[in-house]
Amino acid sequence: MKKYKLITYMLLFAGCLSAQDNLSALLPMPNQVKQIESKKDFIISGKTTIQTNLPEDAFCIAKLKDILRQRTGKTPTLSSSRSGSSVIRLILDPSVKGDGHYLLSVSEKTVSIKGATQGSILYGLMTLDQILLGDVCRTLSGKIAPIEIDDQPRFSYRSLMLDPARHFLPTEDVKFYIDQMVRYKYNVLQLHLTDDQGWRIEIKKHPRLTGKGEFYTQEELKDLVRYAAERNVQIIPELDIPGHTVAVLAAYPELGCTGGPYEVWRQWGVSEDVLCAGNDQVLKFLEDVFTELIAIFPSEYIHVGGDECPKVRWEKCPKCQARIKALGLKSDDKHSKEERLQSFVINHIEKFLNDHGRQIIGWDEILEGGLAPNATVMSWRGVEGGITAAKAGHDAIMTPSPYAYLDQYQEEPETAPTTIGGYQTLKKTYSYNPVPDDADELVKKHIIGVQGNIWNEYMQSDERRDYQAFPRAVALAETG
Ligand code: TNX
Repeated sequence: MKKYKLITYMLLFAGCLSAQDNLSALLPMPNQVKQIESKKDFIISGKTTIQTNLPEDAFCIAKLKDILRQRTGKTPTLSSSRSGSSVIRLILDPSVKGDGHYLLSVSEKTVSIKGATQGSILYGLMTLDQILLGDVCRTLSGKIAPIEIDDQPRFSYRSLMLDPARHFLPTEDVKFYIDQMVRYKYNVLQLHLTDDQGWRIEIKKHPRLTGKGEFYTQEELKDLVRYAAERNVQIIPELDIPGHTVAVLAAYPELGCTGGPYEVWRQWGVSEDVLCAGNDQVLKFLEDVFTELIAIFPSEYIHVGGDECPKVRWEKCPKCQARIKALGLKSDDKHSKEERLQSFVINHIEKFLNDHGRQIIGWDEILEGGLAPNATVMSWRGVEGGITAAKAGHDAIMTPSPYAYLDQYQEEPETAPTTIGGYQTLKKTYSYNPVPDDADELVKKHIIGVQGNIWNEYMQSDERRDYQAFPRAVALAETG
C-alpha cells in the first residue's frame, strides 16, 4: 500500500513523458545529464549479464538484480567478462572522487556505473531505477536511451528525522523510511528516541525507563543500524536532554528538581519539569545512558537535543542555584545564569562523548548559554541559529521551521486533516536554499546539510505520517 502510494507520487512528478522530459524529472535531478541522440538504445534482455569488481555478496549487486527483475522481469546473472552485447557494469573506481559521486553511462552494449564507494554506486543504481521506472510507464521495454550522467550531492549531510517518541514506529516502518531515503539519496536518519511522552530505547542499567509503553530493544536498534549502513544511511540517535524529559522523571523522580510525583505526558507542548541540573546523580545517569547508546550506534555524531528547556524549576531549585554559585555562573545582557547552567550540562556531556571519540549535535538552543566547544548546531527556529554557528566556525545543519517541518500543513488547513499547525506548501519547501550564492565564506564552509523533520504528535497512523512526509521530503532531497 505504502509502496504503491510513493510510486504514484514519483509518476506524478515524472509523468509519462518523452525520454528527454523523463530524464529531467529524475529526483533529485543529477548535476549533469547528457543525452547522446545519435546512438542506439541499450536493451535489457535474456542475454544481459552483470560484470563487477565488487565482492560477490555486495548489497549493490543484489539491489541491481532486484531492480532489473522488478522493472523489466529479467534476471541477469554475474559474468566475469567485460565484453558482450549487453553488459551492466558496477565498478568501484577510486578516481571518481567525492562522497556520493557516481558516473552512469549508457551505450548500445554497456551500462556502466562507477563510484569510489559502494554507497556512490548505490546512488547510480537509484538513478538507473528511476530511469527504468519512467520507461515502464511508457513501454515496458527495458530499453535505455544512451546517456551520460555525472552526479554528486551538494551537501554531505542529507537527513530525515523520525519521531518514535511521540507515536512509536515499529522497526519495519523505520526500514520503510530507510528504503525511501536511499531512493532519494538521503544519507542520514535521525531517530528522536526520547521525549516527555516516552523513552523508546532499552537501557539495561535503568530498566524503568521502558517499564511502560513501546520501545526498541538494543538488538533491534543494532539491526536497524546494519540495515541502514548497507543502504549508505547512517543512523544518528537523539536523546533529548535536559528538557523534554518527563518520561525520565516519571520513571526516576529523584532526577527532577521537585522530586515529583511525575507522570509520563499525555499531551503535546513544552513541560516545565526537566532534569535537575544541580544534581550529580543526573550527570551520572546521563553518562550511563550515553554509554549504552554509543555501544549501539557507531555514528560519529550523537544528538543531545537541548531544545525547549524552560528554566523555571532551576530558578527555584536549591541544588541548581548551588551549582550556579559553585561554578560562578553570572547573568549578563546576553544570557541568564540558568541558560549558562544548561550550557554546563551540554558541555559536560560533550566532553564525555568527545572522550569516547564522538561529536555532539544539538538543537539551536545550545547556542544560548554559550556553545559547547566542538558542537554542531541544528538550526530549527529559523535559519539564524545555523548562520550564527557557522560564522563562529561551528558546523551547522539547516532544518528550519517552516520549510523543513513536514508535520505542518501542506495544503489548505481548513480542509486538510489536523496537523500541528503552520502551512508549508511543497513549493515553499522546494524553494528553500540553505546557502544563498552571496553567503559569506564561513557560512558556505560550515553549513554541511539539510534535514526534514517528521515530528509525530499529530500522526496517529502510518498513513497520516507518510501523507505528511511526502512529497515534501522529495523536495528537500533535491535541495540536498
Ligand atoms: C518543536 S523542533 C520541537 C518538537 C516538536 C515540534 C513540532 C524541536 C527541536 N522541538 O518537540 O515536536 O516543534 O513541530
